[in-house]
Amino acid sequence: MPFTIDSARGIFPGTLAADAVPATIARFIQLSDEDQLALIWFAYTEMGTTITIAAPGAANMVLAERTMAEIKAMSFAEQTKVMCDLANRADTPICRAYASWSVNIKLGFWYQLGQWMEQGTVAPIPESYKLSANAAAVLQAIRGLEPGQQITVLRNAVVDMGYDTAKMGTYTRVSEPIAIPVAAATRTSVSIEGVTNETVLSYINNMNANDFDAVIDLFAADGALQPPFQRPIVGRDNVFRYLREDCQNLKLMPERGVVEPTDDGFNQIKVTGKVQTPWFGAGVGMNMAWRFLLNPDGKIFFVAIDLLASPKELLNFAR
Ligand code: ECH
Ligand code: GLY
Ligand code: GLY
Repeated sequence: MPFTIDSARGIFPGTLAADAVPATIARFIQLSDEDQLALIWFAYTEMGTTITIAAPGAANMVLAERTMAEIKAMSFAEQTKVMCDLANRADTPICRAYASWSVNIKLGFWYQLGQWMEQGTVAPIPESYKLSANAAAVLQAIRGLEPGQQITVLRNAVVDMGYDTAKMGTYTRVSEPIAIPVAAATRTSVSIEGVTNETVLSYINNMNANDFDAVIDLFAADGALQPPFQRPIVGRDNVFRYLREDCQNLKLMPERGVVEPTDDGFNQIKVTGKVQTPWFGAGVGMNMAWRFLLNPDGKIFFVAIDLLASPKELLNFAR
């Protein structure tokens, strides 16, 4: 039975992903714009007491500088309107600019606004702001998640804001400069209990080195990569663009895995371990799985990256 991308998505069906994340987002987007902003403000400031967020790189923020300066110069009422527009996905010039930015630029933009809100130069969320009962319940649900899931909820909430790119026609995507791959002498190399497959080891080591040319060479021409809670990104060109735009400076720390050959010469390989994002470094270790399907040439036909439901899932290799 030759695999399709669709059937490949179902390998290792026993893998339990953190469905609490999309479930929380689904509740979050039902809230009013003001509740959404206030809820994130409360969640973000509470998290800030236990985990430290890194300032975005300067090169990154240059790309959003004009928009941020524009907002800084506005009255509080205008600033509040802009932030509500973003949450509402309104059709405004700022919401269109925002939609064209990469994930890290969007996060950096809000990081800066958050600092200005704290300093009082951008309209703060009033301390007395009273969340609706629904919003309070969503905030409570976020409090109950593990840190890796909390930061994923925040990230996904921010990614969803701004105008809908599907309605924008052609536009220029704006992303941070491409990282230079780590020099050969300072590269790290992982070992994975139960997995010696060269393609998998090379995938991890080259991701950790920001060597996306080498990573993409591991993919089949029609190969696909499925990020957490997303549809697969299909084809080498699309995967390559995604890697360069959104996957810099991650730290992949696989721990263990299993290899299961299929009858027609493919190899299914599941690996679990931790991943760190440059935003939180060692402060947050996300519990992840990689579900690889390698074709008979050893090329990646499909890989899904899952955020796991719990640390217990790191040991789940049941079929
Ligand atoms: C304030 C109030 C008003 C509204 C807003 C505010 C600001 C909020 C801010 C939030 C910042 C949040 C941040 C979240 C960062 C999360 C990062 C995550 C990264 C996960 C990456 C993973 C990568 C996995 C992958 C692997 C692969 O092998 C292939 C590629 C890939 C408060 C002002 C909004 C400032 C900074 C969760 C899991 C391992 C799939 C990428
Ligand atoms: N400080 C995290 C980043 O710019 O990616
Ligand atoms: N911060 C990288 C990503 O989640 O795509």
